Amino acid sequence: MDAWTGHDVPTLPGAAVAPRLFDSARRAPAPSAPDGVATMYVCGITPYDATHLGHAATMITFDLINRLWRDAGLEVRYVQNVTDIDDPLLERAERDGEDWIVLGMRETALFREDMEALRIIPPQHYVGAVESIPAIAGHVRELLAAGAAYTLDDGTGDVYFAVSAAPSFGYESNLPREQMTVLSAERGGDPERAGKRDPLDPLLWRGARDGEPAWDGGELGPGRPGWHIECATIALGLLGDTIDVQGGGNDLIYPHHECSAAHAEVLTGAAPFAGHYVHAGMIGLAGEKMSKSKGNLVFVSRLRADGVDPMAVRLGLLSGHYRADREWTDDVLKAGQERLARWRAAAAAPIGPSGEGLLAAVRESLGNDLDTPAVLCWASSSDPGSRWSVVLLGIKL
Ligand code: 5CA
Ligand code: ZN
Repeated sequence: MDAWTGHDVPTLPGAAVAPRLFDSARRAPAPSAPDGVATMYVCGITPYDATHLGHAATMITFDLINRLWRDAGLEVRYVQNVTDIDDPLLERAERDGEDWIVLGMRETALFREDMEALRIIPPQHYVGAVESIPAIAGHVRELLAAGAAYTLDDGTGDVYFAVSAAPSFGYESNLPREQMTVLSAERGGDPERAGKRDPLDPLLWRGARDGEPAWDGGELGPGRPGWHIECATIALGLLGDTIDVQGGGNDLIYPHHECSAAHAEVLTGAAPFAGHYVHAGMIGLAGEKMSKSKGNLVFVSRLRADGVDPMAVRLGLLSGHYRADREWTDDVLKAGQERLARWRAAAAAPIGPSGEGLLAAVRESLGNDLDTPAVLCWASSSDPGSRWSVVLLGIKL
């Protein structure tokens, strides 16, 4: 499917290096993207509701990585998915008496508008689960043929991945098994399901059910894809056997990124699937993670309709560190609006010699696991170098 429209990103003077990024697997920061090309796969939306500030914060985080890699002279290959078929989409469509395809298309269109307004550089490939079904089904058949997957014998046609087939399973999240079991139940898995070899085995292919959409799976029979194999397949098809960054919010550390990595590694034999597993913190409202299922959402489109400048939203979200779970409050927005106004007022001044020194300092901070709070402190209204810094931050004055 089509992504959104991009914009020119100016080249800045001087030299930069690729950022050090915290990797969930290593549990430490490490240099990213060692050679000329940098590859990134970011887990995008399940389009059953509008883009909220949590999605925006996560997309801004990976946009920053994209900008820093470009600033370091790397060619960036960036892929993002849309989970345009999954249980939550069908459930919401059913609740509202709406066609799931129409719902998904409408919310995806709104997401594109929001991304453009927030000045997120578009991915080269923006890919839906539905359009990837033939490739996904092919991978599921390969996993079955390799003995890394099995079909439940309860007549449903459901196919599961055997986590025992992935020798390093658990390396990405570093979680104890009990916690994996709890998270799996909370995040779309089914550890209690009878007939599985291991409670942690994730679904690869859901056999067709009455009233649910289904696609031809060849010898799998009709059905629809599981969630983790969707992302593994899209990334492998467009970026190769291994990637530099696998990204998303920290709600995806387990089971999603653990299982996608396990699928990819068993399919290709190359490990680790991602050089860095990078996770953005959860944006909350009044003490709770902002989520479509909880309904405690602040929508980007609502703020835009209310006349809020998307650059103030971007600055507000950048004022906290990307890895920190943090709250969105009226004060965060107000501070973003005030900072934007100060920067705009200062932008009229010419860039003097001090500008290059500031740019080097900003690069160093952002290169240190995206330390945006430090940068926002320095890029003060009075320093003309802030005009270069804002390019790196993706702010348009
Ligand atoms: N389609 C899947 C990923 S393959 C999905 O998680 N969709 S989502 O719509 O729930 O989330 C889209 C992206 O936003 C994911 O990277 C997710 O981790 C991130 N995200 C969701 N809620 C929040 C939040 N409250 N704060 C920060 N990021 C969030
Ligand atoms: Zn994903």
